[in-house]
Formats: sequence, C-alpha cells, structure tokens
Amino acid sequence: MTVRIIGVPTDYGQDRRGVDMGPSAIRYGGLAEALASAGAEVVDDGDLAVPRAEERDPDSRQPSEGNAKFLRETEEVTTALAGRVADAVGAGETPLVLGGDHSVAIGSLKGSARDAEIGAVWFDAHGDYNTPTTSPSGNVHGMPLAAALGYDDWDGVEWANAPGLREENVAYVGLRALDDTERAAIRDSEMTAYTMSDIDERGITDVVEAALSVASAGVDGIHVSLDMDWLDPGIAPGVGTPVRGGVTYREAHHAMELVAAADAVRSMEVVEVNPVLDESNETAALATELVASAFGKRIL
Ligand code: NNH
Ligand code: MN
Ligand code: MN
Ligand code: MN
Repeated sequence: MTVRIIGVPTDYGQDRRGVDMGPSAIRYGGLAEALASAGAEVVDDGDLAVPRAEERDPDSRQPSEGNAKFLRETEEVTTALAGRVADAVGAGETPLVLGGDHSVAIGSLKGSARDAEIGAVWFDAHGDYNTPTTSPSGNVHGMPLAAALGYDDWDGVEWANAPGLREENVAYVGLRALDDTERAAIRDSEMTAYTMSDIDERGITDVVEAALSVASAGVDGIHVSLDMDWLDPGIAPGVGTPVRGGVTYREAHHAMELVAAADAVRSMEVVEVNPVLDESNETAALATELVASAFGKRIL
C-alpha cells in the first residue's frame, strides 16, 4: 500500500489558534516511522498553502453566509484538497490528510467521493452536523458532515457537497457532545450514531465492527475521519475542544486495528491536533500510532 500524506495547515474552522501547526507536529511525532512500521510505502506531499487569517480580509472572521466564519477561505482550501485526494485515489494510493481543524473533511470527503460511492466512519466526540443556521459558534469545523451531505439549509455551499456519500453509509463512533438542534438533526437523519454509552454497553469491538459494516455496505470504499478529541483528554490533551469521557488508549488502538482488518479504507484523515495546547507533543505522537494501527501495524 502506498500512503500519500497531504498536510492541510488550516485553523479557519474554529477559534483557537495553533491547530494549523498540526501537520508539523504529527510529522515530528514520528509519522514516517509509524507508517513504515505498518509496512506502508510513504510519499509525503508536504502541506497545502493556507494563508494565515491575518493575511485575509479582517471581515472574514465575522460570520458570513448566514453564520459561518471563513467560509470562502475554507472553500478555497477544501477545493484544493479535494483535487489532491481525488488524484491520489485515482493513482491507486491511499491519501492520509493531516489537519488542521475538522473543516478539512469537506475536501477529503469530496475528493474521496469523486467518481465513487463512499461511506464514512466518524471517530469524534462531536457530531459535526451543524449548518450555518443551527451552529451555535459559526465554526465550520462543527459542520463538515452536513456540508458534505448537502444539508438542505446550507444555501450557497453546493461546492461542499460530496454526492457519492449518503447518510446511510455514515457511522459515528464515540459521540458525547452534541448541540441540541444537532442532536435532533442526527436523530432525524439516516446516519448511524454510536455514542460513548454504546461503547460502555456493547464494548469497542462490537461498536466499531457495526460502524464499519454500515459504512462499507455497497460502496467502493470508506473514509476514516479521526478527530483526536474522540480520545479521552487524559491521553490526548492537545485538542481545541476536549470533552471528558472519551475512549482509552487500548480502545482507540483496537478500533484502528479493526479498521485495518476491514480492508476497506479509501482515504483517512487525522485532525484537530493543536500542539500549542499539547503536552510534549503527546497527542501528535498518539495520532501517528493510531494511524499506524489503521494502516495495518500489528503487535505480532
Ligand atoms: N458542536 C460545536 C460547534 O459546532 C463544537 C464542534 N467542535 C468540534 N467538533 N471539535 O469535532 O461549534
Ligand atoms: Mn470533529
Ligand atoms: Mn470533535
Ligand atoms: Mn442528502
């Protein structure tokens, strides 16, 4: 397997600076070695060019298009990313996108779904299913799934739609922090949502296997979206919106081993690593370990 690394140093999607350094932190945390230990060939494309917020029109920071900050900037970045992801998949490689905040998923999903039907497994504390209308924050990192799925009240953002992704093939794992309107929208949707309570009850193996079968049913491959705030903040402190009660180190590794065993990964991203908030780069290093497990690293 050839893994193509694509860094996307963007922080347009949320309010805490520093997440734009995620790609550097993850590389420094040992990504190349981790992928080699999984037996993957690695090509590193470097990072997409993402101008800093200060280089932009100061008005971009204000909510626009209803209630979404830096929407035009996010469109530029994710459109460029979608092209890179689609090219990698087209060349028979597996793109690994390094965030940056979770708004990058708009580009990953769109690129992965170009000329294909895909599913997605969303490892996250959050639902990322807000729209500019429902979002309490205006932060696009809380909206990428709704954007990719072409949510109805997302006017003027058709560029974000990934027609090859259907709600029926989206599965969440580990939810524990939803906004009220978002919760209702997820309930009304055709997506499958496994919360932390489901993991408590059924165990990580059962939940992740179920999520993988939902995502991979009848599609060409799946996108694995790994938001590092999925993990418990005790082991992954370097994220912008930590939520207590996340998965443990062993649960996370086992989940990624199950991802590898399903043998359906078309694309993957790891997002929301914020080295400014991290402790000795441990969240970035953990991200590299989890990626290695997802790409087939085994203990024995
Ligand atoms: N739901 C909140 C919002 O839309 C927070 C989203 N934060 C995340 N998502 N980190 O993964 O603003
Ligand atoms: Mn997220
Ligand atoms: Mn999250
Ligand atoms: Mn739809």
